[in-house]
This record gives sequence, structure tokens and C-alpha cells, in this order.
Amino acid sequence: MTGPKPWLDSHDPETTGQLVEGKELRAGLARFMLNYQFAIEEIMTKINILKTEFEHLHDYSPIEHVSSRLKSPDSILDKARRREIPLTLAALSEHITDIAGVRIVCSFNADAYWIAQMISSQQDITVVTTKDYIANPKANGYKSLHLIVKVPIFLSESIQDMAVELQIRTVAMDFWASLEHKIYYKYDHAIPAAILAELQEAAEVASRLDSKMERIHDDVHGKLIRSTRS
Ligand code: 0O2
Repeated sequence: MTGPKPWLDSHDPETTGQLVEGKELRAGLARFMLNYQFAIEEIMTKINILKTEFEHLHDYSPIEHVSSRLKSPDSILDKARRREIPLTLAALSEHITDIAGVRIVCSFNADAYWIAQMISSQQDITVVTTKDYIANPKANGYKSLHLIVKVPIFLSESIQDMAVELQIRTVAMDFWASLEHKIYYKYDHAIPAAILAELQEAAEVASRLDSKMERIHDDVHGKLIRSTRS
């Protein structure tokens, strides 16, 4: 008897232990990834609530814009092969934590930490890892606050905790990162030393701009006391 295939449960060893190969691959991955799309929607709702509430209370929002992306099946498989991760749904969901990505662009450095804290302290969110490239920029000058969080999605027959990568950064950091990303790909991941040095310098300029704008903002409006949940 043929019928619709069951939903793949990323925690069910019966389905997730199987290699996702050949013809089954695309269909299996597409179903698997739908759960990550749901996780993105859960996180986007949380961010929109914070943004709208903040605007209501303060007449401005520290969140400038938010975008999301679902990694393509080809990128997931390329990454799995590069890192020698077995091509099973269980292994992919355990080791590839950026299948679902949400990027939050904020006004100032302090906003990045406030947003991270607001999301992390929500009861249904579990923070898996935090990488603070704002306090500790990468050698090329990259700055951003990265969190891998797990958020539950409520399906008809199960509740699943899905990993989502959050990247939180200022407009200046985002401007730098998007140009650097293009240059990185143009040079096929091997940026000439002179251009790398210029990028590092540009990152410092962006960083000074962030500090200056935050100082001006605080001078004009006073330092904003952001309420925090514990
Ligand atoms: P894409 O195309 O944006 O998705 P991980 O990949 O998470 O297993 P890693 O590399 O330790 O391991 O993660 P990290 O450092 O948290 O970086 C993950 C993502 O951050 C990258 O995803 C980029 O989006 C961004 N990122 C990290 N470093 C840089 C950088 O130097 N420049 C720019 N422009 N972005 C960076 P992907 O998968 O590499 O790329």
C-alpha cells in the first residue's frame, strides 16, 4: 500500500538514523527542513513582540531590521560532507546548528546585548552556545553576537526543540559583514593580504562609528535604561 510518507521526526531513531541518500534525499530533507522554517517563525514572532512593545513604551525601537534564512539542502549537504558528518537526519540536526538563521540588526552595541538577554531569558528558550564576536572580534575584524538557541515547535503529534542561529549586530557591523562576505566569495575564500588589512581597518572605523553614535544618542536622549527580566 502506498500513501503519504510519515513526517520525519528529528528525534525518532527509526527514521533519523537512516542515511538520506539517493532519491529519498530531497523529499526527506524537505520535510526535515519544514520544522526549521517553523522554528524561524517562532523566533520571528518573539522578536516582533519585543520590537512592538519597545516602540510602544519608548517611541523608538532598538531593532532596525530582522531577516531570516533557511540553509539550502545543497549547503547543508556540502557542510556535512566538508565536516564528515554522517548524512542522517539525526546527525545533521545534531551537528549543523545553522540550518535556521535569524539576523537581528540593531542600533547600538548595548542593544545587541539587550536583545540577546531578552530572548535568552524567555522560558521556552534554551541557549546552547554564545559566541561574542563583539567583545572578541574575529581576526579579520568581524563583529557580531552569535547565539544558538533551541525553541520548541508544536506539531500535531509531537513537540520538538529546534536549533536556530541568531546573529545580532549593529547597522555598521552589518554593513561591514555584508561587504566582507561578498569579497570573501569573490576571492574564493582567499582574500589577498592587502585587502584583508583594508577590511580590518574598515572594521575599526565601523567600530568607532558605533561608539560615537551611541555616545551622541546618549548625550541627546540620556542613557536608556532598558528593563530586564531575570
Ligand atoms: P552563511 O552563508 O552566512 O550562512 P558553524 O558554521 O556555525 O558550524 P562557525 O564557523 O564556528 O561554525 O560559526 P560562527 O563563527 O558562529 O559563524 C557562523 C556564521 O557567522 C557564518 O555562516 C556567517 O554567516 C557569519 N560569519 C562568521 N564569520 C564571519 C566573517 O568573518 N565574515 C562574515 N561576513 N560573516 C561571518 P556561514 O555558514 O559561514 O555563512
